[in-house]
Amino acid sequence: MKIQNLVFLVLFFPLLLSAKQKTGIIPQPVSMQVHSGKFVITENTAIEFKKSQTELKEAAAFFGKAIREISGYELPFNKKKAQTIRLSLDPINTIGKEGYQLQVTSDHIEIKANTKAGIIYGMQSLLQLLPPIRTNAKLELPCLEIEDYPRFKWRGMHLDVSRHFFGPEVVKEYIDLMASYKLNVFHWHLIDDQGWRIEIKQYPKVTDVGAWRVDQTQFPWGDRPQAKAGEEPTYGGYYTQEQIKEIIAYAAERNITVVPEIEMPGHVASAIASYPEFSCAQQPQLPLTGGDYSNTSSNYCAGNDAVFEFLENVLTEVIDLFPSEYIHIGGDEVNKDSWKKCDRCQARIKEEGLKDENELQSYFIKRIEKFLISKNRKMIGWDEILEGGLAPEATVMSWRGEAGGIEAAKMNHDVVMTPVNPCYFDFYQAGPAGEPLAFSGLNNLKKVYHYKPIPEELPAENAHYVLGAQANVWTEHISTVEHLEYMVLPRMAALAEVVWTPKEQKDWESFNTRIQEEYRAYELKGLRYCPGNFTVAI
Ligand code: TNX
Repeated sequence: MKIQNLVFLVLFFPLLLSAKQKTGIIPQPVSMQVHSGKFVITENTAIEFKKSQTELKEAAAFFGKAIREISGYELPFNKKKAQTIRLSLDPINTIGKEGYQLQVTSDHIEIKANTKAGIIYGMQSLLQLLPPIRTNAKLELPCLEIEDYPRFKWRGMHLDVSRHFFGPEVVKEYIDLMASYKLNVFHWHLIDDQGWRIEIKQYPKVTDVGAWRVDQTQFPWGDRPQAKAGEEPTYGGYYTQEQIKEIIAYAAERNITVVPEIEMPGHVASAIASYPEFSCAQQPQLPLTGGDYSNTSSNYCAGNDAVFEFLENVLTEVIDLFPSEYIHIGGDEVNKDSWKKCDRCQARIKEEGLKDENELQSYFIKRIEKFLISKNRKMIGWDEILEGGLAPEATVMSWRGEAGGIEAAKMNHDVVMTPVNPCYFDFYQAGPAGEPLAFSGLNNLKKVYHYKPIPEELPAENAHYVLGAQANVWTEHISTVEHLEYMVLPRMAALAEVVWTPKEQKDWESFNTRIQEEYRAYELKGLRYCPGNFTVAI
């Protein structure tokens, strides 16, 4: 290297570094003005809030911890220091429950909101502008003013922990990613044919038996033969109730509600493996190793009252654990052949004056909804719950396209949009060539970014029934945390802008610039991601 180049580098290196100051926030705030000047967080900065606003102590602790991680500084609370970060809960009528106002000047930062959630979101915006990991870089923030609030109330990410089990640490990492993008619903798919993942004290076999299968591999198109002689089901795992409580609390600190999915009446081979008496065939079986649920007994028997007693007891434990207003009851892809061949199911159809198995499914779901309402909870289910008649208060999660969601919203039911296209993050994002095996299809970043949760076909007066949108991550093909990160990054960032930013302000070019800065942050944090329409090894 020429000596003059070296001199140039030495002299201007700090400048080059500071030129890398992040300026973009994802999701794009409702309004943001960047001014000249900067605020630098140092050891001489304190966090200030009124002692009477006790929730702010938790918010301050959250921010203090994040700052400690990237700098080693311990920011004191309510101590006289040269510079302050002021937090306050003030009634502000323009920003709603989750909004915030953020001001950065050269000598103070101020975050105001109606609730702790808003304060946390103001902090998330600040954190996005700060270095993502601990380096020698200063904690500089540009002077700015932001007023910000979300477009939708349901900003969700789903995670299937049945097809492959992910331990509590991975779940927390997933929650952290969601939180940084201001997503607020974690839909936890805890039960499916391939594994039951939640401890139920009254029914230990659901995890003693139902959480373990004979092979780690998922056989996507057809079941692996059942265990051979001498083979033990040893692959799997589950969350204890203590671990679940800890995850719920961790999520709550970040304004994330955990919605548990207790799948029924189909996709429950793991439950049937544990308690064969709850199926129509009542034959012993193991949790499935394949994605094909149709060739084995995977349903609860809809004609057996003991099944409802079991489910009500399970749901009671679930409700005691999860404070969420909504309980997801699944309801998808029920193979009704077992009910057709079952005397008890046929007797139930007769007794209840039902027309067919679709109405039997509706009977099943309505009976569960009644129970949930008696416990002051709301029921949400996949769009198949429309078949045979929708339960009176049900919220519909529309995955087979938007048709189910539109139908439900027209019937004045709440809806969450999560159509396969483009909300399935188990699909390819760059294309099959070079990418790890994915479920199917292509949902690239741009397609996710352009998703509109309110369909044009929906009459305007019903639009408010769309609570929001979410993306789903089915894990038939995803067994490691690295692969999981790769599937959700950066698509989770695009989803965040879909559900948060006002539609008039969405701008692909701007997002594309901001996401480049995110890529650098992912790299520094050691997160895997898909950098556009090409692939990287994971
Ligand atoms: C359908 S989406 C399912 C899941 C599979 C997924 C694969 C839904 C409600 N049910 O059980 O994992 O397809 O993409």
